Amino acid sequence: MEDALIFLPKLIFTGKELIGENVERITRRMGDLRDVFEDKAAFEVMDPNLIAYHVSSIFPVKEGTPGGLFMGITYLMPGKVGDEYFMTKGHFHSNIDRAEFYWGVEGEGMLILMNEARDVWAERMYPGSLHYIPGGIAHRVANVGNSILTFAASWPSDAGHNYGIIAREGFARRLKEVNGKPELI
Ligand code: S6P
Ligand code: ZN
Repeated sequence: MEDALIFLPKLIFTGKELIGENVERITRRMGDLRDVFEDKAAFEVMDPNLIAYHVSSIFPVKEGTPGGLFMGITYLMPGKVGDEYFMTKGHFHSNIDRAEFYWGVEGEGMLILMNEARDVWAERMYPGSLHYIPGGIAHRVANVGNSILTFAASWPSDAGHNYGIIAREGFARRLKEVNGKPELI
């Protein structure tokens, strides 16, 4: 009888990887990040097929459903375009008041945050760092190390993604390497 009540988990989180039937994986290549980096000359000589990041996500409910949660893991490659570190596109949530958790899994990164008044600040990411991103705050991550930066995220299923504002206007500051160290400029 007990067998009918006790099940194996449908998903495994190994600490670094999500494993399960419904894990959806997307890949972003340099060619998908055309508007992201400042140094266009450096960008143009890079291979547009070069992988910048993968995201593995689970969507237990339909996107837009109120009350559910999603989870994803991002694997961001090391590298720079000119003196700017490889980074994610970055977004506000479409339902702008929706929050999100990020946490560092491996590698060295910087979580870059911007409010609607366009004030920008950043938090260091490293294995075990935990970041609460309140609603109304745009977020993007840069890899400031020499190895893959892996971080996990969990966000509400009705958050949605607004990439448009960032694609058009960017963040008000850029994270660049200055004298070997990351600086918000
Ligand atoms: C989703 C969450 C992450 C990002 C991922 C890639 O709300 O913030 O899973 O989607 O890190 O970043 P971006 O900005 O390209 O979606
Ligand atoms: Zn988000």
